[in-house]
Amino acid sequence: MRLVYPASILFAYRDLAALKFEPRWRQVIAVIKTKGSAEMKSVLKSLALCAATFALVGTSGAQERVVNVYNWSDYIDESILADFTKETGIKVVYDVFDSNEILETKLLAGGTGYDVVVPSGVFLARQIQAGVFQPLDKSKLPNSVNMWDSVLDRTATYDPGHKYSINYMWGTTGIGYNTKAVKERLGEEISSWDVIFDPEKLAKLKDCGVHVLDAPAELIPAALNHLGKNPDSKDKDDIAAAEALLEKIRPNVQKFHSSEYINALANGDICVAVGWSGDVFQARDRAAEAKAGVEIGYAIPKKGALMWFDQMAIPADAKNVEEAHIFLNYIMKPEVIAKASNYVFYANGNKASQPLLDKEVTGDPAIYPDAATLEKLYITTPYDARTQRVVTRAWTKVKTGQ
Ligand code: SPD
Repeated sequence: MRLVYPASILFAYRDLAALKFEPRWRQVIAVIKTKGSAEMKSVLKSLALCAATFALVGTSGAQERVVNVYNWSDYIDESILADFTKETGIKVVYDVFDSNEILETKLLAGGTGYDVVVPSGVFLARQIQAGVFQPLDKSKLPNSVNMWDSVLDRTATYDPGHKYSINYMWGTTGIGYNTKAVKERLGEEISSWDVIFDPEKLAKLKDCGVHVLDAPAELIPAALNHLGKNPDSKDKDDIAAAEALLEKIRPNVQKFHSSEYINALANGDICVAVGWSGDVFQARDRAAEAKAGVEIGYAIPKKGALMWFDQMAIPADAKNVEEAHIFLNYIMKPEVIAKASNYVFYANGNKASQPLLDKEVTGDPAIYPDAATLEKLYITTPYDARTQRVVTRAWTKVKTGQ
């Protein structure tokens, strides 16, 4: 049990302790100890006991409740974190990443210091197998009733029975672009992967800047999809074919990076990015706010795009498990997750939040896909360890040429 003591008592103790160490008082204490009467010595003893008691109580009482969260960058309205602390008294220490591979390396090494992490479903699935997470205590997550059956059905592929995770957001991987710059160079808007995977087309955009996600588990499937192959293929010849295609585009890619493209698109520093749906919409908003004439579009290519799910989970070695559950339960409040979706332009898996979403969000088929858009989306499953090694080697070659 945690004891919480009023601040005035803690400050009194702090002052007492400070006095004790002042040289003048140290002398007084020494004199009482050697020459003082029995009564004076007894008063001193009581004071010392008092100070020791306050020290103990002070330490446990002042201990701050905290939850350490590791989430994707540009993925929350930070007022949600402040509101959480206001409502629960639990401080949020919030760090960000922009790659599943980075998160996975940390999780597999252990001792991350995080209490809540947010891998994508495909990565979560194999991390569950590796024993990286602890089962959720559902009795502490009453807001789970708000979750959405159709999203639960899909995410069960990665976490059967949702023993370890809850959905945070979901989205697609497509193409963000500067509408004017692309039209000037290609004479048309973007509607297919050709613009990325046809080296002649991509070469026409090189001068205005091209970024591609540093995400092999998404780019290899996209290349396979473009080649008319199964995007979820684990066949090494298929992966070699995707690698060969990706190597051809490298000379026209300014950067493989998974978060810089938001501002780069918004500022007009690049004109095309293979990126995540909500991030491109955030770029569109930032561009509109800047009023510099940059207009951003997002295309889900007509032959298909990846649909992914980001899941919140608690590492097996998390220190603040109680606080992590309180945080997850808070995120599942309809008004909280609606606020997050309205801010980051990603769909969420919380059915009860849907009426609270802005029309701009629910009405956009690139965020909440309609039946026709849904038809075009594919999902992927985890690579086994051997295939993962092939993919990692292929990706290094794509990026570095070696
Ligand atoms: N800025 C937030 C981006 C979240 C992207 N999630 C990645 C999903 C990858 N499959």
